[in-house]
Amino acid sequence: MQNITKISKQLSYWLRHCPQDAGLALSETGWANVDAVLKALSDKGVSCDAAKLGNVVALNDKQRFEFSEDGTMIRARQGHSLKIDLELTPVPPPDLLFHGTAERFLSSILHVGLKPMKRHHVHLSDNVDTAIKVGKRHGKPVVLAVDAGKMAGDGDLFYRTENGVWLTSSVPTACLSRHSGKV
Ligand code: HQG
Repeated sequence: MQNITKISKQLSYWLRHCPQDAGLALSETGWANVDAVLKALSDKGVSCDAAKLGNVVALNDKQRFEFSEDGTMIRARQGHSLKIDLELTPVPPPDLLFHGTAERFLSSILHVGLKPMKRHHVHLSDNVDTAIKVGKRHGKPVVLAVDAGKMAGDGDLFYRTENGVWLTSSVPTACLSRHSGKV
């Protein structure tokens, strides 16, 4: 399992941020050739065959990766800092979404709103639990409620990835409020 997690982290780095580290070329829509990825892993001394890569994709806790229909390509489903067209279609969001962050970011966020920072989009969830987990990665977690209904009414676009992450470009302060963090 540890090896699978290690491979997953390596893939996140290559497929979201730095394909050149592995000599990989990504298509405009973020796909890398599976054989090239297997070779890159092998070059790094990581033992991984096609079956194990299948497990990395299938068992990933957040379903971060996907194969193309014919299985010859692999990509990350979201979270890129690279300019990638994920071919997402805007969908109407639920009225309320959540964002988990750390207390130390709060004053800046309440001042200028939520920004995508190094990623393409601001990441939101439809439940408080996920937001708490995401916030904990950065420090003492704080949950923000996002008035997605109002944003959508104002013309802001929302996308939902296959693994249930909600994405939008930014969130204005007028649509943010601190949530108790209770489910
Ligand atoms: C904060 C993980 C100051 C923002 C997770 C966050 C998620 C601001 C941090 C996914 C700000 C960026 C994304 C502002 C936003 N001033 N701080 N104006 N606007 N921030 O990691 O949302 O494991 O890029 O609150 O589970 O934490 O990678 O974003 O704390 O789904 O698959 O800037 O990453 O998924 O941090 O996490 P991140 P995130 P994976």
